Amino acid sequence: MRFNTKTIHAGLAPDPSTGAIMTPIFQTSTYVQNAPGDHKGYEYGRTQNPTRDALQKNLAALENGKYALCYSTGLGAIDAVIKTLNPGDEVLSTNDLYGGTYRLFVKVFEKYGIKFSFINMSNASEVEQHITSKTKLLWVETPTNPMMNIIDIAAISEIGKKHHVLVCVDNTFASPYLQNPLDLGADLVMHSLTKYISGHSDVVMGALITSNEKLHEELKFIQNATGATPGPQDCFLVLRGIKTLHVRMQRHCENGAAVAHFLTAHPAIDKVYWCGLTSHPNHEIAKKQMRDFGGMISFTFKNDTMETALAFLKKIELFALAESLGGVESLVGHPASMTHASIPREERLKNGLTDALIRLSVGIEDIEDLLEDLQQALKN
Ligand code: P1T
Repeated sequence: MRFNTKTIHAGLAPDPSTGAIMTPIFQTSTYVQNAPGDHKGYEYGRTQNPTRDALQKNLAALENGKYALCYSTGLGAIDAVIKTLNPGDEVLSTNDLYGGTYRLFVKVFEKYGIKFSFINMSNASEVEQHITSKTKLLWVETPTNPMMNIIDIAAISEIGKKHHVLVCVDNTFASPYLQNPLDLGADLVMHSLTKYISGHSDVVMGALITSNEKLHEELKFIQNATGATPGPQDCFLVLRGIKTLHVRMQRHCENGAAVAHFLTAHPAIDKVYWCGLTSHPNHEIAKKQMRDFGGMISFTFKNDTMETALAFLKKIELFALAESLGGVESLVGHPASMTHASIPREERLKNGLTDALIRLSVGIEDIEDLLEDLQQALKN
């Protein structure tokens, strides 16, 4: 099956008891057993659920992996990955990443004796020199949030293999429509399903996908033992959203390109961060590992002050001021005060995340309406 067909069919079959074409929402906390241990493969709602199973099969297929596990949030999925580590282990992570991931690493897991270092992974050859005998995980986010840096997944995976260090890629910004990290050598893929995959801003959920059976079994144990599992209704919503992932992503990419080129040409704009621009420092890597460039864009103003950013945010109308991304509707965010407020200012500035940086999640509305809105908000 090819990708577009997989979004609609992979892992799914009509319900055997009724013929229902849509996967039923199995809203049940437990399952009746004939005798102790004599059951149909389902014992308790935290452990197994048929709606969740269908979604997990579908996600595994989309990422060309053997196994997938779903979590109640994207952070729940990341939390499960770090719980495979032990005190004394070290993690090397991208220096630009979602603020909530940074907060989970530094504010929660460091106190359990796991050490995190945040480095510039855009130059893959530099990563190797930071690996020690204690390094157990390379945490990659690409494109990064919110600076849109691109990390060479194949190069990092090769380094991981050479040093027997696990490589996990947060593929949230790209979605499996644009890139498949497992095909490039990564061990594990993480998604915030909240974003492009569900696509309608109506659910919060996460997933992990791998082809490594031992890793899958360990993660599955943690999924059940720690309990951050999603409800069946949310699994249904994600499954429904996935059926249009390919058509939505195509439009996100088209609109993203138009907005990025519009901003690049606008006299009030200083820098535009979008990996599809030939001027983007990692454009060649993006071209190599992604099938298109997506709809996430950040930019700064020539007059790079908080006042300029606030004036712009006050005037913009169609782009809604909100956290999150990847839904059909366009969103605008101010990372310094919203999604990345948990990262110390000096750390943010080191990575170019200025106080006035604006992040756009370009939706799938008519592009003329989006450009007109940006035009009026950038006047004066
Ligand atoms: O929100 P949640 O489903 O728990 O996913 C966390 C997460 C993980 N990884 C990346 C790259 C993310 O962007 C996120 C969530 N991000 C936002 C809410 C945001 O507005 O950037």
